[in-house]
Amino acid sequence: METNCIFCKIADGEIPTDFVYENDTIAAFRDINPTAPEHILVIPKKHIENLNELNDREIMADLLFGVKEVCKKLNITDYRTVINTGKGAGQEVFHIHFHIIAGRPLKWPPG
Ligand code: DGP
Repeated sequence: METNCIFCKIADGEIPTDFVYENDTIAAFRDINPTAPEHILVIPKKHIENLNELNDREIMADLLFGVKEVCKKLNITDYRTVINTGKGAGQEVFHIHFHIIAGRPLKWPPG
């Protein structure tokens, strides 16, 4: 738990948040600033800054399986997953998270 980390506070229950999915190691909740009708964030409960700092294979797997569990639970079949890593790539919250974006047509390459 990092005292100044908003996602640690969410994971810890200090900031009350409706989880769309939760297990022992990860939690998923809706993005406060959605870019699509479905925009969900999947985080590890443990504080890890970003993908560069993620060296635990179990947590890697937990996150990716978590993405699948969330999509299964919400009946999302077509979606985009994004991990922004570093300020230059648009990372604003330095607690690693997958974005799940869905519910509208998604262009590729992204516009
Ligand atoms: P990123 O730019 O990849 O670090 O994405 C951070 C996302 O987190 C951004 O889309 C907005 C979202 N966000 C920031 N603060 C909160 C919060 O307090 N609650 C929720 N639900 N989402 C948040």
